[in-house]
Amino acid sequence: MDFRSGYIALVGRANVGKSTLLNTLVGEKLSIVSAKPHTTRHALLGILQNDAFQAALLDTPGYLKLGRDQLDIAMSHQLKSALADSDIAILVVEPRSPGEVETDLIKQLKEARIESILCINKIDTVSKSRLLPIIQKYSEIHDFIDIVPVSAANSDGVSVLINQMANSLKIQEPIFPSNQLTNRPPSFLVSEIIREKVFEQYEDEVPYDVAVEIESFDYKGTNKPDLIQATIHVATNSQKKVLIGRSGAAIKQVGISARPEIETLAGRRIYLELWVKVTQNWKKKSGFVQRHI
Ligand SMILES: Nc1nc2c(ncn2[C@@H]2O[C@H](COP(=O)(O)OP(=O)(O)OP(=O)(O)O)[C@@H](O)[C@H]2O)c(=O)[nH]1
Ligand SMILES: [Mg+2]
Repeated sequence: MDFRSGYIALVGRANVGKSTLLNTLVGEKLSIVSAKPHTTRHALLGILQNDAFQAALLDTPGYLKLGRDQLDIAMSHQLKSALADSDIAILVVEPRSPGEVETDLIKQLKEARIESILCINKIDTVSKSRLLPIIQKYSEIHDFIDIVPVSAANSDGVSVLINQMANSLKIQEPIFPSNQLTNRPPSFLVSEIIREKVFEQYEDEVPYDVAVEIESFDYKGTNKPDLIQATIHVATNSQKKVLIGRSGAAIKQVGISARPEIETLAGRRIYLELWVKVTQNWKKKSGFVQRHI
């Protein structure tokens, strides 16, 4: 049997479930997920493979039409370069008619001549009868390889999507070693777990003004927990107060939520030390943003 492989970018509007879908496809929690839009800031590679194919899946930030600061520009760049690197794309949408974002993205896919599969996610939230007119509308505006309704949350339809993806890949050797799961180091995944907890726990602009930096990740001996020291950068003094909370209760809760997931990832006990630092206007500083993207 001919082996197939290639890069597949997961693209779409913010909050449609691209990261949830990546995690469901690879069967591991690699990419962070939240109920708030624009959670993902980085293109993240997750590798799905078996004896017949290797799909190098790239999760991407939700589409942003206009950049307001260096972070927005960097996020849009992550999406653009993931598309440029990809053999095919999966356009992830919610079960509703195409809007401006979807039309814009389809235009980009056409211009770049990237073949794409339309994945209608969150079908657990609508009745089947609502899907047909949506499928109809999408098939009128673009010639997709296929249109696959799924629920990334409960894996419904995901095996159909995997088959279609695998069939659309080129016949070629694997790109990555068979034991590789992602292209990001553990320290990146740790910083993202902490950022996810910030997204879950804080409201308004706070999660959007947070960047997490891992200062150290040290092995302390077989029977001792690894020491992880992380700095949570915020943009203003008042955000620092909110993040820390009364007597440090809020930041302590971030640590409590993040630790079990980090321990699962590391396969070891860890001790997590969190520091909050004001880095004024960091989103406007391209040097800082580049280091954290
Ligand atoms: N009901 C339902 N909710 C889903 C499904 N997939 C994802 N979600 C929820 O949708 C929200 C957004 O999910 P994400 O995976 O973070 O979405 P995303 O497209 O990566 O979002 P950005 O990174 O912000 O662009 C979360 O609350 C998920 O739990 C699904 O199949 N069904
Ligand atoms: Mg995401």
